[in-house]
Amino acid sequence: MPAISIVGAQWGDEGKGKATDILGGRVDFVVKPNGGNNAGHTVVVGGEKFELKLLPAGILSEQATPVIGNGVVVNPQALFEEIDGLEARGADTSKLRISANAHLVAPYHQTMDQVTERFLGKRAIGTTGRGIGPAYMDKVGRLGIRVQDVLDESILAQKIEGALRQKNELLVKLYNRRAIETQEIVDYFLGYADRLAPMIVDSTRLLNDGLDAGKTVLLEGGQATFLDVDHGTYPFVTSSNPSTGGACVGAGIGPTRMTRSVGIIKAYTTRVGAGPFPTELFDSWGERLRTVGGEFGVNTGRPRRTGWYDAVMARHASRINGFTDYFLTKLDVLTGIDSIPVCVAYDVDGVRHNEMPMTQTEFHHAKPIFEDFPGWTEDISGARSIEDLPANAQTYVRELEAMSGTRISAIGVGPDREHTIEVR
Ligand code: 2SA
Ligand code: GDP
Ligand code: MG
Repeated sequence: MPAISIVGAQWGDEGKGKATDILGGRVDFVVKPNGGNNAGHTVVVGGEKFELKLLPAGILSEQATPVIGNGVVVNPQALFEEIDGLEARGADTSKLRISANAHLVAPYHQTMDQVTERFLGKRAIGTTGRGIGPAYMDKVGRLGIRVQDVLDESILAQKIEGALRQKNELLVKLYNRRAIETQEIVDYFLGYADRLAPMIVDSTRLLNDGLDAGKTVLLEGGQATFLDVDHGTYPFVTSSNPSTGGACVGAGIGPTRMTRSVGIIKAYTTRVGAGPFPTELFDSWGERLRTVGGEFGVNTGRPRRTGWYDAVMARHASRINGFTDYFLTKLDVLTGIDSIPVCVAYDVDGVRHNEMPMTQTEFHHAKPIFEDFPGWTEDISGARSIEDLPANAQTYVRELEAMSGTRISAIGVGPDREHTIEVR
């Protein structure tokens, strides 16, 4: 098992934190390849709940070295708040390593994120407001500040000055805000330099040397396939590539190293923020999924939009990511529902689509075509093998597997590490 990836197959919050926690107990490195403190991964260990934002959930596994990869955008203030919070609860974060090539989120990125959303008005993305999009814009626009820059004050100041020349034009002329002084930002970043310095590594070397020495690496993707800037429901996406290919880039590991690509998928669907969502429910069923499933954002506390499972999206996610297997999570949340609808195709302006339509316009018009599956009433949280599940739950799982085209290797029946069925 040299390198494996965990990637969300829907719009996020599928339970990647728990999946990483389970698999992370068996690996040497857990790497976060993309995103920043817009992520929120929940891990419940022995009833105690940990909410990870910028740090990989693998930080909670005792033997693994947690790594923030080059593809991540790091808000240093959020980073140290999270580290200090975990340390106060007795976790050991001393092994954390951060790629020298990861980018830094500056306070002005957060300002730009918030004002851009306001400017978009009705077309707002519903971002987490953490400055993620503007930080990636600067990275691609070659105006970004990297983690390694805090090691060289002169370079840091030059880069910030360059970035601010452009930002101040926008902030003052377009957004009617005050101009930002270079020194203010230099001092802000240098304030974290002493704590950051010992963590900074060439993560590509670290991980590839590890792989060469027979170590195992787990890539823990943030966000999800349909929030991918290339493959997601653009423009209602995040600004990174939270798919398996993106995970390789964001960790600096070649695709030939990967032996397993696990998709995390919920037994129903949720979404935070704006954008199309064909199976979305606006009735009491939607409210039920939100309440029973505890569907509120880890990071911002926002209520998540909820809907039934979408097999068309699952197939598309399998295709984009080349998944070897799926972890199906939160099956327990469906307990007690008489008849469970699953979207098997879309009706787009009177035309049946068995696969994802090509254009944004079509996807916005897509109406789900449902097939209903009989539910179950028994408490399934104690099930530890697929045979322990009621017959109708077994059928539901097997049908999802057949429709999604990817083997289901694990099933979540509750939030705790123990609440998991490994399918053999
Ligand atoms: P951004 O902030 O630029 O990445 O937002 C762009 C879109 O990506 C969505 N997005 C997310 N969707 C679900 N969960 C996310 N993280 C938190 C969590 C959510 C929270 O895991 O619980 O606490 O609100 C996440 N991060 C980004 C976002 O909603 C926009 O649609
Ligand atoms: P992530 O962003 O993909 O890591 O997911 P989140 O942590 O944002 O949201 C998933 C939520 O579902 C968390 O509160 C988890 O503790 C919880 N969870 C994960 N798997 C299961 C499961 O199988 N059943 C139940 N009931 N909850 C689960
Ligand atoms: Mg989440």
